[in-house]
Amino acid sequence: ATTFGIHDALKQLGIQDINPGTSTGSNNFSSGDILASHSPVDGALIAKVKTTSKEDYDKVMEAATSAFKTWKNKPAPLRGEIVRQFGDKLRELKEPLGKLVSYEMGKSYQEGLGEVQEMIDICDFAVGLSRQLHGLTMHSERPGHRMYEQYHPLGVVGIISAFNFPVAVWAWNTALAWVCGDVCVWKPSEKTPLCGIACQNIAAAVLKENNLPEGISCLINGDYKVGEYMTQDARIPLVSATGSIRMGKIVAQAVAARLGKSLLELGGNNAIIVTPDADLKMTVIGAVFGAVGTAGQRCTSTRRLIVHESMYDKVKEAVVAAYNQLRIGNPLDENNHVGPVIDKDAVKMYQNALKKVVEEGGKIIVEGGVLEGEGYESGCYVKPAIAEAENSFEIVQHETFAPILYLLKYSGDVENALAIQNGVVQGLSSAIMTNNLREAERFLSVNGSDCGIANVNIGTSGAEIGGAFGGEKETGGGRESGSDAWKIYMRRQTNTINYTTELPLAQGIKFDL
Ligand code: UN1
Repeated sequence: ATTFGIHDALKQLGIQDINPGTSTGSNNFSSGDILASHSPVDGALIAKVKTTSKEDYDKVMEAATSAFKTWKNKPAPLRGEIVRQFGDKLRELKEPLGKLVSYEMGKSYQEGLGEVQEMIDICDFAVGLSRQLHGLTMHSERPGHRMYEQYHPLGVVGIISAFNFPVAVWAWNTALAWVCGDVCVWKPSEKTPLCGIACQNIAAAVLKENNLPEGISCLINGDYKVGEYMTQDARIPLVSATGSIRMGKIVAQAVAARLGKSLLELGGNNAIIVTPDADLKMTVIGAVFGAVGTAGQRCTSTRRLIVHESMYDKVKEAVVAAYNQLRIGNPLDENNHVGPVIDKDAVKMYQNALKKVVEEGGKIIVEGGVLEGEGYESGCYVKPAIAEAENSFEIVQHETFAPILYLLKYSGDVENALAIQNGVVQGLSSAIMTNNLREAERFLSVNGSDCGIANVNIGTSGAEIGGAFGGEKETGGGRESGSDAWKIYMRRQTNTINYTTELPLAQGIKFDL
């Protein structure tokens, strides 16, 4: 692991490479099986990590519940100060952490840096928020009474995150949860355990410098079984899970069975509608970055391009021409646009999807395929592909986490495009390319996009942290990150205070003794 300064980056992040059982994060009790992390970039073993056994998990929960008692009693702005320091550490370590994200996950170095920037941004947001955890005051219907609401810390928040954003999604949750007075237990994806350890090391250092218990930030490692410890644990009032719809359904049912709360951010099947009034150049940039960025492994990746028939040939030609310019290769080399997918299973899913779309009657217009030869030894590099398809195809209805773009045609009104766009089970991100005000407003109206994110003249991916992030339908309904997403991390209490010597009842009820 000597390429592109990876070794130095790991060192700066406190990770020893090629060292069995290196899993740390100071509050590490891991004694379970060994998990090896291989880079999809060159196939090399980066390091080995110990997973969390049930006994380890119970120790982690003890540390977390005990830390909660301290943390919840710190004033919120003081908690914000800790998050500020955490954000500052991330600024210092942006390059090595971005590099590790790129090397362990496979996204481009630029996108790795962008992901760390999202962490920094959410820290800044959370610091401000720490003085704005506002509740409302209400006018009581009774004389001499006062009513208000306040938000209290919730407890231990369980975070299950996916490989594709191995650090940012944790930070969205954790930065908010921390200022809200919660402590966090995080299970990163078993495909990117070192990103988890790096973040844990950074958090642990900040906590230590401030003489705070490390249980405020806890890391557990392993596969779905480790996640199940949390979903079934009544000591965890909120489980925030990012991943596939399949996983989300399992998590939601387990958490609901004990009447816990879950925050779900699941799959997308995101489309860009290209109307007759679209700017062609913007459309191409938005669509191509959306479809091939992160090798099509964002939950916001553009999967479907719904193009008006009058624009269809032009758009098709321009997008195909852009695909021909794409350079695929080592994502740490900034000359490349597209890196590898996460592993060989992902390659198989990609191949199956391409096979399936042809079987269902689709036509491939940009050939896919797995790259071989020098630089592609990991076997995880695939060619971004485009297929002309129909929305009703089973494979088009399904989210394939790979760089495959489906080209769909519509005719007539924007309503017809909307019917196609909304005609899937997922509801995460959506976009329209148009300079026509009426079309844009129809897209955003009650009869428009049914997604949690609806953009005009922007692609489907690359949301800013200031807005609430998440989607409807089988995307799970959760909202993370900005706006008032913080509220789910707190418990709301309504308080009514009587400062008279009478006890009048609400609703005018008479009860004389
Ligand atoms: C994800 O893919 O899980 O909007 C998150 C985006 C990024 C976050 C994606 N800011 O593409």
